[in-house]
Amino acid sequence: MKTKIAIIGGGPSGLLLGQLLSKQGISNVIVERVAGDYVLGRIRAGILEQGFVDLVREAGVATNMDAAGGVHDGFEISVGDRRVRIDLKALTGGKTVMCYGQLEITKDLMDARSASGLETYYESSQVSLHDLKADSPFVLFEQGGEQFRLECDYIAGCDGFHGVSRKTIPLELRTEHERVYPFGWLGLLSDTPPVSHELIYCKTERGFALASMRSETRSRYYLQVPLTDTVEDWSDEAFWDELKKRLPEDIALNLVTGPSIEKSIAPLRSFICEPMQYGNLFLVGDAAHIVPPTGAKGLNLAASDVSTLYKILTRVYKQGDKACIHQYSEIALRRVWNGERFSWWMSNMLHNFGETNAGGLDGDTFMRFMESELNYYLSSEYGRGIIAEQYVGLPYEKLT
Ligand code: RFL
Ligand code: PHB
Repeated sequence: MKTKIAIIGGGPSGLLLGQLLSKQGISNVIVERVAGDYVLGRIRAGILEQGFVDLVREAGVATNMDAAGGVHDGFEISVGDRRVRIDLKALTGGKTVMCYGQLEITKDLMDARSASGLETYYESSQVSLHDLKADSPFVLFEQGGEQFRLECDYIAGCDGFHGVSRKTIPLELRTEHERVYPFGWLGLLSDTPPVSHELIYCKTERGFALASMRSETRSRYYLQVPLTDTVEDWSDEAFWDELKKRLPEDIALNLVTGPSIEKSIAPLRSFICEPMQYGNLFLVGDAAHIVPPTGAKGLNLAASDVSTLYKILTRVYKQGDKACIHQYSEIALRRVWNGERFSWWMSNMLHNFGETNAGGLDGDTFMRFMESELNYYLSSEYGRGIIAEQYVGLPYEKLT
């Protein structure tokens, strides 16, 4: 088998890249470890930056998103009894974010891919990448008891944090930066109307909580929980009771509860692998970097990687300029570090770190610094503007 671009991983990064490349007539094949339905079982992101939305439109897959997605002009941060609105639109000169689930966007991309008859090898095992520094790298994998060899010009490693692509780069040639947080997020999805029409990020002594949504009839809530907790420790009733205690009092009165459709715990991690390329392999999205979800940046950083790689590969094939591939890692990493910093900063300010050692300080001192930091930024229009500018997403960088 031969294609121009082998894409490892059929999550949102791989599917979006594949769709964009196909629109330019650049052939690609996706090799995915699990079944399509399994990919669609992952309830994750909900907030899309304008850059992501524009990219989905460019890929020609925006019909459902434009019909069902909710445009959000702002969100709230609550600290104890105080509620502060971050007016994204006013503070950024008109920019907003789109509330549309990762599951939905993934399904739209999958449907578009199968409608175009593009090849995807689901349930592939033993995936391995070879000859990455040569002109003709190749991918070996097994599917349905058959062995495949996929020859290509370039490989896009879109296979998430646990994938094989990053690990194929020799250890001595990559640097990994990591911060593992001493807590996780317990998420609950329910067919209940959202408690508020905008997202509310809540900082409380009991820990962080987030009120989010997927539609006018579907809510998504999160609670900060200790890493030792399991989903089994949390009945729906216990979740709702705890959420009520962390939401602002007047908001909690409006909370409509109901049975959960999904409940899961995600550990929080900041992680960056540098560089994001090796020979003809490019790392994209969670394969190269992870952020804690507090800034809603994970999928959005994946989208900016996709955009950069798509522009590079389009130039390679349309203008015959192979030299531009060397720009990928540098351009991608500049935006990644900004998103990482924002997510780390928001996570530090909004969570309760308890007695855990944070940044070399004792728990109480760290907490007081972070309370002061949050208060400082929330108390001025200038400070709120700094939060807003990053939340809607910094601009995508152009190729040189
Ligand atoms: P994914 O989604 O992990 O997909 C990788 C795919 O690769 C496959 N794979 C392999 N395929 C072939 N061979 C192998 N050896 C393979 N190993 C793995 C996997 O099966 C999978 O299908 O990575 P991708 O595409 O880069 O997408 C990244 C996003 O999923 C992630 O950044 C976001 O979900 C993060 N995130 C959020 N991002 C936002 O921008 N806004 C948000 O509001 C937001 N909220 C969240 C989030 C992530 C969360 N969790 C659970 C970590 C909320 C949560 C709770
Ligand atoms: C979500 O709706 O899943 C969501 C929204 C905002 C975040 C994280 C997750 O910061």
